[in-house]
Amino acid sequence: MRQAGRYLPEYREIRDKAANFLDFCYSPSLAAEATLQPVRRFATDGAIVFSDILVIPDALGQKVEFIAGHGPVLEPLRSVSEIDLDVGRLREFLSPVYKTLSMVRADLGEEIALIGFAGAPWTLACYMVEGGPSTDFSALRAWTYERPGELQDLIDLLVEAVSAHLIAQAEAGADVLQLFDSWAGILPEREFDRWSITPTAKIVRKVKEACADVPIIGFPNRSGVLYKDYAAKSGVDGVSIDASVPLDWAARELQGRCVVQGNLDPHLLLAGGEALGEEVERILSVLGGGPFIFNLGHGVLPKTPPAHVAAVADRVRAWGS
Ligand code: 1CP
Repeated sequence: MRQAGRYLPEYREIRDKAANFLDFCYSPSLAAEATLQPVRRFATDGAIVFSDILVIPDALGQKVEFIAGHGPVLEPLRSVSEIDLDVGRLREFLSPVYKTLSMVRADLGEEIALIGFAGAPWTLACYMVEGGPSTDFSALRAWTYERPGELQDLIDLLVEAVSAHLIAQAEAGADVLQLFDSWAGILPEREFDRWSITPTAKIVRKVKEACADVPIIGFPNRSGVLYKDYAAKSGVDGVSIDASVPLDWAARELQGRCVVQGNLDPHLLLAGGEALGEEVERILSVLGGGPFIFNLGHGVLPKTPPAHVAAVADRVRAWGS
């Protein structure tokens, strides 16, 4: 999950050294520093490269801006014909991200995993068609019923773009890759396979062909019982679960098939107190017996006190030893 960012004073200190958020992502020395900050502070076992899922629409030529205090704003895509994919150009455009990965890999201890990532096609399409954050992404939901052929073309193009971006990240030093399908949970059951599982399976196949040894974690956020289908059919090595997934269900239905990652509620991490410690213990005791990566159910919230994160990291480490 997102572990760098605004809740860390050392991030806020370097954030203004770039003119805007995307420039920050494309400045390898700043992005490498932001990647390493949480590792230094909390001694995490993994570092996730500092970048964003929206670098792909940016690399495809769609207008993407991050407005301070508001979030991402994209020029909404009206038709697939507005973009075309040239993989060589995409890799060239995103080369600062690969430079960041190689810089971080050179700096990290060998025992610390470096994670590269991308948005899954469905989630990227949500932002590309809606033009920014939304609660239901109704513009894209309409495409699923009214323009399924055109949506298929967009998703197919994104499968190629995401695969190329993930392979380049592995080549640059990523040990693990994560696919964020943050908006998989808005899909109804009969659409979930086509727009979340199948594109993910295609990406997994392509990435494994190029770099067989790099594990892939999928995060179909808020997909409920459909996590089981996703784990069975997508080919991912691990599934990241959100905080709504019952732990005993995940142990029973998912851990026999793949690694499970999750799922502390970021709001509980923000609140702290006794309940936080109890929940960390409960997660460890239910999932810690199988293949498991302790993590949050979603990214760290901006107001989270770093001391809460430190306390959780200490507790998880103590349990492991
Ligand atoms: O300067 C800032 O604080 C801007 C906040 C911020 C940060 C720190 C954004 C804007 N992106 C990021 C970095 C980021 N994004 C990382 C880097 C690693 C890390 O922080 O440790 C990662 C993994 C992401 C992934 C990402 N970006 C996702 C998928 C994960 C998730 O949270 O579901 C999504 C949906 C985005 C889009 C995005 N970028 C930024 C914002 C505010 C958003 C969300 C827009 C929305 O509300 O829908």
